[in-house]
Amino acid sequence: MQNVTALRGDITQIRCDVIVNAANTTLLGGGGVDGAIHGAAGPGLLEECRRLGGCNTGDAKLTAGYDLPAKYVVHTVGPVWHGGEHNEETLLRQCYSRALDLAEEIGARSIAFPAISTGVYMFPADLAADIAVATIYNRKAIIDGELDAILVAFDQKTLDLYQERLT
Ligand code: AR6
Repeated sequence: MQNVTALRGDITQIRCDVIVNAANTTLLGGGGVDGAIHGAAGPGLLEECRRLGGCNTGDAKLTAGYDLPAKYVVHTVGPVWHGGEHNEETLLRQCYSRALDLAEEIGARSIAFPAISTGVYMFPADLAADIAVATIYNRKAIIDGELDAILVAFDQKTLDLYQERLT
């Protein structure tokens, strides 16, 4: 689909309406993409996150983008992979859906996603790519061309997984 693309890069450098953060339930920062986003956004982001009272796994919350080139950040909490029998796939699907819901609510025209849960949280990268692409492709706002989605891969293997699935 024309308005869904994949690229290799650092999501903190992407200029779009919304970037998605793969956070944890505290929303108070961490390593990986979460650390990179807080580092690039500056202390205002952490201050706003402190007021949000955390976030459940599979849910998402919106903040401003502060010093990022992106206008907003949607913080979502992916599932930790525990073998696949603990609702992991549904929870990851919900992360993408809730992030898209929030982007649509604020009238965003573009949203960039990292490969949620595939780092520290150990979700298998191929299954995560299936879920990411399918959930985004099924969105009416995407199908109707009202919202562009960018899948940001930090490594070549993840980029290859996206490119195999994008049509
Ligand atoms: N831009 C794009 N993708 C990135 C970047 C970046 N700057 N940095 C890392 N990635 P992870 P998770 C990729 O571990 O598995 C944090 O401590 C990375 O290569 O960041 O959801 C949180 O606070 C991988 O493909 O997130 C949580 O505690 C993907 O982003 C926990 O990690 C996700 O890896 C969340 O774990």
